[in-house]
Amino acid sequence: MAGVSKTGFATQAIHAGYDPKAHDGALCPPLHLSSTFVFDTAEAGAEIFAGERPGYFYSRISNPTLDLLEKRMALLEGGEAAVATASGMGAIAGVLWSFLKPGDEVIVDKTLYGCTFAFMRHGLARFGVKITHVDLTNADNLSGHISPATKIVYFETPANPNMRLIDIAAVSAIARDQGARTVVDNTYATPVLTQPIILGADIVVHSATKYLGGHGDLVGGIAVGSARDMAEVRLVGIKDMTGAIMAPFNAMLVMRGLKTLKLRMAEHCRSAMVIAAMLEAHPAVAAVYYPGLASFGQRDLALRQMGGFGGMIAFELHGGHAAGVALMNRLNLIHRAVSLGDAESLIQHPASMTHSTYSREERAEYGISDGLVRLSVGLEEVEDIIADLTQALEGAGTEAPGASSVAERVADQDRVFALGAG
Ligand code: 3LM
Repeated sequence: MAGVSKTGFATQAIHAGYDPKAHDGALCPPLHLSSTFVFDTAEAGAEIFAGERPGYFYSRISNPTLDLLEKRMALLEGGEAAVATASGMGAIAGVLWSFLKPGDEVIVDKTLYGCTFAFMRHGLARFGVKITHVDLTNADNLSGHISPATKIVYFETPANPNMRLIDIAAVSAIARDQGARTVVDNTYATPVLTQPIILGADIVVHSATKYLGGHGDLVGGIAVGSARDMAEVRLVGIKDMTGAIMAPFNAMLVMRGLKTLKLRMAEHCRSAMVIAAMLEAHPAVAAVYYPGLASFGQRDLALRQMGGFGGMIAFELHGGHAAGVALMNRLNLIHRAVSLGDAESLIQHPASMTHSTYSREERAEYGISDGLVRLSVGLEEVEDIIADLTQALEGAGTEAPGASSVAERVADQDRVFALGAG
């Protein structure tokens, strides 16, 4: 749609690429459930297959509903093109299969989402790809390990589950100098808070299941990057190697989620800041990992790289694993469930759930302690989330501080938000 690319984030998320006039005035884009597309002539079909004529031919490659979501996500992430996939794991596998062959190396950070870790360590490694874990929280560590065999540098920031941050600009610059692509999983931050491609990364991957969809009603993923890289991902990693294309109905749900993404992220950030501060002040809590806290070791990087601190919190109780389990079992409002980024607050135990793909030794080595609890702060009233945590923490220590200072802390988060917004 003419002019929309010059407008702001939320406007693009709502309008880009769609003109109701071209669709009988329909406010909402049509949902194209067709698996295949009819050719005018045999010759036209052959030309579309050969890429000599624009057009759709089969929905494992592209589809008009997916097309619109891909255009919007490319704009929101500052990339040229995108590929919508069946899941976040579909996006990750599709991207990595597209650019690797036996003998290549992937350098990854020490903390990754559990199934990404398993895909690299137990999947790619079986096909002769070398996986090297490097602590990328210090970008200089990359210089010591990268070599001509390194084709991809891959990380999450903030990382699932322990909230480590990685300096996207610094790591991407080193990787680029050595001819390696930087791939960033931006699921936790979303483009509202961080745009890795604008900071120098080559490709962004997402679990659209999380904040992008935002309502816990779909599984999906998306990759964003240059037009050339995304053509490779579409035609190699997705079409031929994984088949992991997004279903058109899910693309429609993700587009509905995108309309409120900026609004929702602001509220997730505001509530998470208040809850992180409340947890940190509680005598039963041993440590809280949240980029907005003054105690967070990488807060400077968060202020530089993020336009807000996000909706995810990790914490540990003095009573360790047993106390964490007891806390989870006493909650009434906050649901015990994996996944994140939904309207509902969700709590889970990484060592026995999302990161059970790591062995005990690997978890110890990669900084995922057995006592760590992960909270995805939802969109309920923050006072209600705090009340539920407070009653559940009773018995795990002395009484939690009440919600009396909530308003004060919300104001503090607003101030930080303004500072960090860039
Ligand atoms: C979870 N995470 O609860 P899908 N990248 C990141 C993720 O957190 C995830 C994916 C990719 C969780 C899912 S655990 C069984 C549930 C940073 C998923 C993969 O394939 O859409 O699930 O995305 O942490």
